[in-house]
Amino acid sequence: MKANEICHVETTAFHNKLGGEDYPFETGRYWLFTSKLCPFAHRTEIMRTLSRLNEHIGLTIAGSVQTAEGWNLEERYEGPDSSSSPVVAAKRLPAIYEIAAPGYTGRASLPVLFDTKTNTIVNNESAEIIRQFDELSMQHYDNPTLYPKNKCKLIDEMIDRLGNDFITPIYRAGFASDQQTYLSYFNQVFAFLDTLDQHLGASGPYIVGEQLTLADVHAYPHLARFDAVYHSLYRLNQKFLCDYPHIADYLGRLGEIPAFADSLDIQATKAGYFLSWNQPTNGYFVPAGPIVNPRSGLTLTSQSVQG
Ligand SMILES: N[C@@H](CCC(=O)N[C@@H](CS)C(=O)NCC(=O)O)C(=O)O
Repeated sequence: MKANEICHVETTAFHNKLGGEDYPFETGRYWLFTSKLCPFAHRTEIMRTLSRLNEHIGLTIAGSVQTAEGWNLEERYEGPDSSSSPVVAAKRLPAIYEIAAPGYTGRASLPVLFDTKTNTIVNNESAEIIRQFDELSMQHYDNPTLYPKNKCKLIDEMIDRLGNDFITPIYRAGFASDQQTYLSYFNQVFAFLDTLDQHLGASGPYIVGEQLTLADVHAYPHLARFDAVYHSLYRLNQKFLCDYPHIADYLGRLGEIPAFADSLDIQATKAGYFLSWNQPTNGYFVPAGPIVNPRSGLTLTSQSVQG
């Protein structure tokens, strides 16, 4: 398999429930593996802090750069919230998968929620892990839920739209190998951003209205990477997010919440994307943006790149 043939929205194999019969909640027993590159893993870092489970569940943030050998746990990210892995024998993430499921042949993706007592992977799907963190947080701290019963349907709908109309097209555009495919996903991404901007203006301040919900935890990591990474690396360069007033306000609002802001490290994220072995580095087609004045070459849509 060539590096650029890897699908970057991984399907996942481990779907157990933390806090259920097989994996009862115990302080110090479970461990989360993430990286600063990965927006899916970023969701779990945000929820681990928001739900206050950081007092009970350890965290190892792998090195940001991916290599063919898999995520590097030995040369981990050295930020304040990242501890060395409790599975000392595993220098790379594939070794964790091999310990949990000998003979496992799928991709060794992040995030991973690991049980140090039984040496198994509880779950490796970000959407499920954050729901489980939310439930545990209600049970243990009486915290308000980010998935309220009367809003579940709406939250699920918004999460599906984010996945289908924004997140998947980001990768499809970034990894396209011909102009037409790239353009069709490029257009989907910016059509979605137009809709999201209008939606936040009409029904904000959060994605599902007045209250912060799991939909915001889904949205933030990919939005927060957009200008610094996807704009140039994936050629999603029609506009910057600062061209969308309501999205810009929304990101500013989330950026004031420590669980969101403190878990974002743009420099480490950029290093991950721009230095990893399996990111798009070539492409014999023409970027569709930015939109510039045809006489002066000045960008028309973003103040931030003019002058
Ligand atoms: N559906 C998964 C997707 C996770 C995913 O795609 N992780 C990527 C990094 S962003 C990964 O670790 N890929 C493994 C690899 O490329 O080797 C989730 O939401 O948790």
